[in-house]
Amino acid sequence: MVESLTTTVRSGSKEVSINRNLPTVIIGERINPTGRKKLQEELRRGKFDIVRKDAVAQVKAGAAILDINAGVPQMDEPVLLVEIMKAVREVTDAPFCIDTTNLKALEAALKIYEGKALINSVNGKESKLEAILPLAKEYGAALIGLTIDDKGIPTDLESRLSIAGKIIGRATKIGIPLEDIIIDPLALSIGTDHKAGRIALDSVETLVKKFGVNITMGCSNISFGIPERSAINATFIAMAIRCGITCPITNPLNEQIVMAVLAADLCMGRDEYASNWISAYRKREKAKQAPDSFSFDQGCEDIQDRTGNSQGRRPQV
Ligand code: THG
Repeated sequence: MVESLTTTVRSGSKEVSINRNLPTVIIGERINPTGRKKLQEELRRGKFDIVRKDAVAQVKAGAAILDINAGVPQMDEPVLLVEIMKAVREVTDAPFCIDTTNLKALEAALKIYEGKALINSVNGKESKLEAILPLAKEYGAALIGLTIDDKGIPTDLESRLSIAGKIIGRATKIGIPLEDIIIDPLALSIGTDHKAGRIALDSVETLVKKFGVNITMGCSNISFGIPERSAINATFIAMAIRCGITCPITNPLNEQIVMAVLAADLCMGRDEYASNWISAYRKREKAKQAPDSFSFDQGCEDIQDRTGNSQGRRPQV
């Protein structure tokens, strides 16, 4: 077994460590306008209330890192991404996972990011490797490497391993440390290929054995187009944790998913004295007795701009 590497990401004031012997790090996926009409409309109006609310709620629910995606058709992504990051930063100190395929947007985001960011993502395409690896190096960021290349998304295990190997080779060659590379072998929908889940899980397991790197996946992808998605997502994420995923991108606002992550950590010996499991249990019990005590509004204060208009809510510390 290869050694277990620690990826560290940081905001200005908070550090998160990802390691196979530590509790699973949830990367909250909600700040992503893809498929969310209301959020898109709000962003088009230059408003960020949903974004702020989602940020606070995800962190409260257990996300340690927030994925930030600003892909709204026909909007200026570099500008919007920076605006969203600023809005989220007003309400939480969680580090960001900058989710963009737009090079200008990525650069603008890295420029204003305080701390050590996580870039989501580079892949095995020549053009991406050449553009993104030097940026990661320059800004000292960690990065997610997706197992896609110029030939597309491979459906077999061997091609995924070889693309991961290519990304790792190229990144380490320019001086990016191995522990700063997180591989995403890509979870595709079992709705379109019934073997997609199995291939993803086998990929995770083999990547860990071969490279020892930290692993992520967009775990909600697995259930696209299938009913009762929560049950599938929760089961898949628990299995992926057993296979070696350390920082899944998922929806922490879904209780089934968060419970599956906590239970998997407990079963994997990553939760000493079951303290995370028990404190989550106590929180739920408390919420049942006083249903409002965990609403977003509790523990928040109004954020007002200079004219006194509400700019959203800020959690009190
Ligand atoms: N790998 C990496 N990054 C990724 C992905 C990945 N980033 C994007 C995506 N995949 C992960 N993020 C999401 C975000 C939302 C959903 C799935 C994955 C999702 N949204 C609901 C839907 O479309 O049905 C809508 C949500 C809502 O309306 O509230 O499922 O694979 N590295």
